[in-house]
Amino acid sequence: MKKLFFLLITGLSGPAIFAQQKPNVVLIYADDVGYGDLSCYGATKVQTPNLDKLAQSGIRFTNGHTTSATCTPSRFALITGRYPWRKTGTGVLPGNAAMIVPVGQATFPSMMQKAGYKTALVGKWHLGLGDGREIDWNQDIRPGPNEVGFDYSFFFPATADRVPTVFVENGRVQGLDANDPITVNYKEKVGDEPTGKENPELLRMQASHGHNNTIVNGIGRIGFMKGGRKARWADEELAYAFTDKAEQFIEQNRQHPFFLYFALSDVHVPRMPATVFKGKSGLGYRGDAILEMDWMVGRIMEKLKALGLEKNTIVMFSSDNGPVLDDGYADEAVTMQNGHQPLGPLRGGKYSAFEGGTRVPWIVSWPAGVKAGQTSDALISQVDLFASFAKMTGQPLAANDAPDSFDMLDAMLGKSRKGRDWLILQGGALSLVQGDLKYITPSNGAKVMTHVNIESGADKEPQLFDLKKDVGEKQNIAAAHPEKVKEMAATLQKLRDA
Ligand code: NG6
Ligand code: CA
Repeated sequence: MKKLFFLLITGLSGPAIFAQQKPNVVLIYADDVGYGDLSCYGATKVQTPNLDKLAQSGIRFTNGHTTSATCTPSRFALITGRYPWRKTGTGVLPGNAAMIVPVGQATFPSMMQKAGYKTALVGKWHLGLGDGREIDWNQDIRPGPNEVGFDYSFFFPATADRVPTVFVENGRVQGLDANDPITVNYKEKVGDEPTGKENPELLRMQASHGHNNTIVNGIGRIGFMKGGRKARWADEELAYAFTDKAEQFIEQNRQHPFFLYFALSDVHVPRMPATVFKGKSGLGYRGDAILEMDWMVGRIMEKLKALGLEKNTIVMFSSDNGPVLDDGYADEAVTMQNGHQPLGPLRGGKYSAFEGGTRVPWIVSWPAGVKAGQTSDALISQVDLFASFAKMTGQPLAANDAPDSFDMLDAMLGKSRKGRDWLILQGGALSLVQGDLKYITPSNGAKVMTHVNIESGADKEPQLFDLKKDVGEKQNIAAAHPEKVKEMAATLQKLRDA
């Protein structure tokens, strides 16, 4: 028996109580979008009207985190409810990696299925495919998202800068020509197509570092591929293709509770937005990709509205890690920055142990269940989505399910300002946040990652910051508080080994 949610709907001829379906859940998960990239988070050089509207209609979180400062580990945590650093092999994956989400274990989407939801992944996957044997891209590719909780999937395997640059729908490469089979290799060149290294004159966007393997759509990628020429997407169509599929899924399931994990490719490199957005932000393609992302959010909201679903759909927006300007392509993100501050007041950025690595925009809107116009500083993590939505849908969690995920439902829905007491963050080194304090474990790496020009947060000495007074982590107060440092180091060790 499906559980019914009883909602109070006002604004009719007097209040009336309706029995309604469980709320739909749409998680819009952007890529590499920083805390300061949205106008509702303080950006002034670029405008995100659809996201601003979404924030006004619900809650804007100021202390919401990914588990990690890169993509694969953050997504692993979101889907499994486990900290990625507990398991080896959860770093940024190549496009031909085996799937790291264990089959047969409960996941956030499989839990939603049990709760009676139709579930879909549309967009970027980046959690690997197959069982560890070499992937045959010309056959059914399994296991994949459909084997770990998604009824429907339409995605690209890794990142837009990694081969194979194809869409996979429910395990099948789309548009594949049997006479032109796909081969992928991350070690050596396959086929005779030009590479960025050998033929840089063929590129329409130069690499600034890396990205010099097979050229697809005039852009050098990571990894080599041959074949599948008709199946390859053009970068400029990604936003449209993903949004269309997301809309179709919503439309097809409008009579049924659904969970859509809409994982956008924006604003990850290569930034090559649809032609209509090019040059529109004045900040180069990175800014244009922000506009494109906001447009995608707007289209989803319009679709929900057109179907009469906007009141009873929880729409969440967040990002998988902090921002980076130069992530390997000379795309003018640096030269046309024009005063835009992707980090807002934070320090670090993508890959970093500083707050800029993991503190990201996080918006929750649910007109039927969440009071509009809120801002919350509750400490929440994306690893908590699993347990929180298990609570919302009344699904019990077995002892082994989502062990690192805490029920933060009341905080996520703005009913409480109480977030986590503590949280472990991964940006190279691990950090522990406890109350207002953040402790970063000592580590040996370079202080500045020169290719991307981002401070790593690495330091041979322990670092302690008071985030309440100093969210920009400018003052290391470790020397003045040796006892606290010792205590937090021990706590982190204990939580890590638990
Ligand atoms: C790096 C890539 C970067 C990006 C990142 C993963 C180079 C030089 N850099 O290795 O461009 O793809 O991996 O980003 O190849 S993430 O958001 O998916 O974690
Ligand atoms: Ca990312």
